[in-house]
Amino acid sequence: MAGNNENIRNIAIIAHVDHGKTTLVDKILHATKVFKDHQESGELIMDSNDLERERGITIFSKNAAVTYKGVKINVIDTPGHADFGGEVERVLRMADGVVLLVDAFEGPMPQTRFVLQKALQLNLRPIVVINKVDKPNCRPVEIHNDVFELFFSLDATEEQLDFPTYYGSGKHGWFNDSLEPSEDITPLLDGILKLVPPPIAYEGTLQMQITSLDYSSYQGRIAVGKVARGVIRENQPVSIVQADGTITRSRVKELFVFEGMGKRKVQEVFAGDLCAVVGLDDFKIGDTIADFETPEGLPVIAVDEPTMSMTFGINNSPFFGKDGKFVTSRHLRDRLVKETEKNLAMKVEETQNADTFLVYGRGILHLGILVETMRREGYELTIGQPTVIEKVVDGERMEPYENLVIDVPEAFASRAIDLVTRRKGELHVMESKGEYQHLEFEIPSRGLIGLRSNLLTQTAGEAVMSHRFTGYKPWKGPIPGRSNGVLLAKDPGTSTGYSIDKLQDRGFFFIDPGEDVYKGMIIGENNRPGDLVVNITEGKKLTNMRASGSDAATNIAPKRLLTLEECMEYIQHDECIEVTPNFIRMRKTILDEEERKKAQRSQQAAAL
Ligand SMILES: Nc1nc2c(ncn2[C@@H]2O[C@H](COP(=O)(O)OP(=O)(O)OP(=O)(O)O)[C@@H](O)[C@H]2O)c(=O)[nH]1
Ligand SMILES: [Mg+2]
Repeated sequence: MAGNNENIRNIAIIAHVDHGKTTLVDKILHATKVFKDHQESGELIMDSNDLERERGITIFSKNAAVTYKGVKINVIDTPGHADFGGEVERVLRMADGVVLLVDAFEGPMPQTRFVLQKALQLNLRPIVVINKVDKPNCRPVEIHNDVFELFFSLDATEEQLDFPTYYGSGKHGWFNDSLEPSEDITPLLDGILKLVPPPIAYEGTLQMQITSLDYSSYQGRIAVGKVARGVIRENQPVSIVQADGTITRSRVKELFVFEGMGKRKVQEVFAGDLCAVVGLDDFKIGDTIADFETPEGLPVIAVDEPTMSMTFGINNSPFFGKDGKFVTSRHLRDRLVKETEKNLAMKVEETQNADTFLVYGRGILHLGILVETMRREGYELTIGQPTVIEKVVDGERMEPYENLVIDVPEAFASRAIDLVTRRKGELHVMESKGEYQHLEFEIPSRGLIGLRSNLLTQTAGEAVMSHRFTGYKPWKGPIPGRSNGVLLAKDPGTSTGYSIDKLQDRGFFFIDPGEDVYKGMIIGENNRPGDLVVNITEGKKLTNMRASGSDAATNIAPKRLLTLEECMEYIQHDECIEVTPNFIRMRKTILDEEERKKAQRSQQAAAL
């Protein structure tokens, strides 16, 4: 038996990165008066995490709920960056329809394809929204055709191909079913009510699959998902069915439904609605909360395999323990294990070294966000060079490949192509898009590491690139690493303007005068191949410091500040990054020059 829960709609907002999902969710919250007028602020309210605000991207999917014309609309905002695709895939389980946003200038991009494919596979009703029609040179009609092509190439059914389309601008606050600007976003809201099917509410014993986790310091871990069948009640004893069929018993303590940007405590939640459950003892994402007596699990959630790995170790630099709160391998290990509980696309393995763990993820950003989060929590870490995960299939060496899209002004196109080709990328599509060239490549994931910063330098910062994992294919041969060597500090101490000034023609620096350094720390880039150990702490007597410091310092180029992810892309196999709450330093893994050379020699000998 099943009925429909007519008073509910569950939609997920999906798109490529930056196409305007969070802006749209904010507009929906505003249109339905979730905020008092004075609460208006310029920032996106849904990007509530510190890192999200800082970077202007969504990292975690989030739930909100509004009431429109008497119907409750559960809205799920999803991240657009390819590294977080696993997250999108999971939370789509809560939705019955999706709003697929496509930028009216950029058109469908790699992640548009991925998220649409997942939505179609789950048979969710799509509503297409061509967003940002306020942009100059945008091409909404053409883009609409491109979206149709995309549906077609994904083997959409007749019904899915007949998708409804809205046009508008989240920024300017309107969406209409034609290109004619409307007053506000009500045409889209009406469309959601009409076009997205109400959730099917199956009758019978309880089934609710946990699709995401929330955490509160008062309530502990909170299980979030859609009640698929039956009713869930406060204080109800339940069974938890795990992916492998194991069943444990637990009890619901408190229940919440989503309301506005927050949650409201309720006594019971019926099939069709989304819900947050507090008080369950032990659970993982993908588990089903089921009837106590006759538990039945829902199909297991499979999430794409990790493609990249990186070592996480305790900080073993001379500055160990100076900056962080959590510095032991025990701390590190507990934190990493905790992460895998909610971050399904991430895996952790022990290594031969008790102080080092191997962490597997979906890409530089996925791993980088974890490092960045841990740093803010007070951890000290040493992280190694990210490496892609290879496989051997039928005796053949295979590696991950990605679809790479670069949009770049005409004048820079050949440079971009040259750069990508040197990294074993193959050009598949080249077409003009306004004044831009649209380039599509197939490239080993390896070749992408460090590409972005090079590409931006080569194209005066004009190139826009994005990529998406496509699959494993045969290994494509060696790809050149960083071509220049680094400048290394010779002695521990404090860098001086005097030394930096003297060495300026050798390369550029990652540090300013007055920074603490240690032997073997990477303080700059050499102009040429090969590493150079330099004296960076040389200075005139302290009494002269001010005078010499000030006149030398005025001529010193400011340091090049690399973000964590840039450092991750910069370092080579014999280097690592020291991450502490306030500092990110690059260094040689072996700090001592003699020992480093010895290790190098024995490695070369072993390779022969
Ligand atoms: N011109 C224009 N810009 C827009 C519009 N909607 C959003 N933007 C801008 O596009 C950028 C990205 O918007 P977001 O809403 O954060 O995009 P998102 O899809 O949530 O991005 P991720 O969560 O990182 O994938 C912001 O700078 C917005 O101000 C629009 O309709 N027109
Ligand atoms: Mg967003």
